[in-house]
Amino acid sequence: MPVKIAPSLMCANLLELRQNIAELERAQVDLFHIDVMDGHFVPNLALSFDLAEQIARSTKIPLDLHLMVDRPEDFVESVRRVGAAYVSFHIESTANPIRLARTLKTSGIQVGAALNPSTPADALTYLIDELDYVLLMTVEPGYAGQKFIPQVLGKIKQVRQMLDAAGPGRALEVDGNLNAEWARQCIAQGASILVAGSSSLFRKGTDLYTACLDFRAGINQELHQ
Ligand code: S6P
Ligand code: MG
Repeated sequence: MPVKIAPSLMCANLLELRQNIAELERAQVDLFHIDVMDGHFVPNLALSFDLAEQIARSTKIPLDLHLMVDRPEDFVESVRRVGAAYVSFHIESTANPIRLARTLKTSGIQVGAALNPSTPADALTYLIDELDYVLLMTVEPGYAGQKFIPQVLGKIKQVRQMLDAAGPGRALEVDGNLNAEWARQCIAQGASILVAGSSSLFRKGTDLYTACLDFRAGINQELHQ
């Protein structure tokens, strides 16, 4: 499965968002990762549904909406309005994940479940058949700029096997501190979508276009060895 790169727009310069998006488009990134938080499920706020909707209208690149909110089922209408191609909700945040996955699917959305670093792969056992992809957090959710939690590497391998057993073409997304080195290790375990934040693309002193080329080169190095 080809590896997709999903820049995390909460790491962009929001005062220059239009220019940031244009540079990322020029670098032909695969998805725009949009973090929506509620200040309850995680102790922070990031991007809003309204901003996500405006971004969706202004680009041809598909959106990858990552909901870090309690009771994501309460936000179905807002999610639908955004028009994202991919939407993930946290398995820890809802008592009825199967119902929510089925509801979102009726809008033609690719549906994913996100797991915090300490949530075991087994939590997916009775849900995985309903999913198009799984998002594994490699840091605790809520903030950019944290350190990779290496215990998650084993879980990536386990979830990759579960996804393959469930059916073909199911993606495995990883999110948190993905510099080229950690990204390579995640890919080696079966990750296929990389959320790219402050550890790779959004760095001082490098423009976004060059940072994308560097990140791709850093990842391909290992793949082609
Ligand atoms: C944080 C959020 C992430 C971050 C991304 C930042 O909870 O879900 O998508 O934006 O992880 O990347 P980095 O490289 O700063 O960790
Ligand atoms: Mg995220």
